[in-house]
Amino acid sequence: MKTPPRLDKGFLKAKNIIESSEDIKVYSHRDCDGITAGAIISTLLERLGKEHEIEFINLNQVENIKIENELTIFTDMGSGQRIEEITTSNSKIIILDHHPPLPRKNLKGELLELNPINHGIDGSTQISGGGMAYLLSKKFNQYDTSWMGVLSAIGDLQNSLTGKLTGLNNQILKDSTRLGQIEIIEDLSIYGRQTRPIFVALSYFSDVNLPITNNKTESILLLKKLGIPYKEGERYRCLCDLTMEEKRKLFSELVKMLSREVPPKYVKYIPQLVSAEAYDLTSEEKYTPLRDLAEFSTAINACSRNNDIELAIRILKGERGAALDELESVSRTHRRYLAEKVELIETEELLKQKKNLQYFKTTEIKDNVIGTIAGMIIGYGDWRKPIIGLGIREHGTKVSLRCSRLLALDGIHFGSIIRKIAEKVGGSGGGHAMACGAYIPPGTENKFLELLDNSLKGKIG
Ligand SMILES: [Mn+2]
Repeated sequence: MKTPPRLDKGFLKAKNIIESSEDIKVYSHRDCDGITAGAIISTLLERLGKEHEIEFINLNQVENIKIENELTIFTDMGSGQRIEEITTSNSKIIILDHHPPLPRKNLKGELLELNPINHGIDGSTQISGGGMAYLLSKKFNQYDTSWMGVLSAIGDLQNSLTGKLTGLNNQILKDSTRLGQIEIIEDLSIYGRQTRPIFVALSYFSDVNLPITNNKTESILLLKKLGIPYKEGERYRCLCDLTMEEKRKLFSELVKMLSREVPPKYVKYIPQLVSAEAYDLTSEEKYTPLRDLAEFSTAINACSRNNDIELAIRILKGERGAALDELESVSRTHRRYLAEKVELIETEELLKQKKNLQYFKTTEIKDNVIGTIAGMIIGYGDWRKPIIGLGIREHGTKVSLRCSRLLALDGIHFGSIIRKIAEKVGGSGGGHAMACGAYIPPGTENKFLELLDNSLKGKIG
């Protein structure tokens, strides 16, 4: 896919604005996509020798910004916020975003808003915030940040449903394979290719409850049955160690197991559920958390959730050595936090069932990991229903939804469903087919769950 001509012109215009500005401030979102977008832009500005400052913020902070610099750039945010509230007669703003744009009125100053959605391109599967930042860098003939454009898309779960990168994401991927930065591998759709022993990685399979789900012993038995050694000497083998033949065996066995387990209407989606493209960074060592881009995005998320975005930027800009040790420690903290919270939900039996959905309410889990946790416990509940995590706060409730990819492959788009239901209770929301979220006013949680439950009648199962 090529950049649509009108959008391409927009990037050229952005280039001209940047070239004629000396004092630049960048705001970017605090998630993997936003952090990576920030790294791309700041790499660009550094190389241009432009004075700049970068700040990572939450979406709800945008409308409180005081514009003080000659040029302000927003990456991975801005489109869904009321920017007009912060513009002044001499403000100059560039927005590089891929979230649904708000209509603009009463704008002061200059605003150049570049958003794929305004060009008929889906912003949840075809290009990320970092992808937009990379397309701008391309206008300056900088191609070597393309791997970050790919990382952004993966961090934003743009490939999560189909297991592939499509549209403009694919164009960015091609730029980086051409440079030899990324190698594409046809693989099983199992997370942890480089760092998890294969039997551990298998036990996290949770789109459908299988005997191996949350069961390492069963996973080992499965590998033994297939004649796939899980150890090589003293070392546990990872997915990346498996031969093509071994992967094929495992693929067929998983397809067989799943076909026995799922209702007939889902059977046709099973091959898609089990296979996916994986992306290896060729410059990184095997068995490290930065080699596989899915694991890399987890590492960036770990930094963000531990409020150490600076570390994420150092890693993205190529620092290794001590930075890697710090990353390891941050990642360990992150994993421990997630494990504790999953255990909390289990021991306190927080997961409740409704007819068409399951949910947990909590005041004890950080907002920015509720979605991750919801995804982790799909395998503990009923995979046929989506899981909704509600983070109850005084000022409002953060809602995160995750579901088995089978539901989304079958055509349910929870991102649009959750947006409509959230609006009905006075909130807002959106996102991907299988991973999305919302903010709703305090006290509307039960109403929200009831409306959502009703809206799913006859659609799942
Ligand atoms: Mn994004």
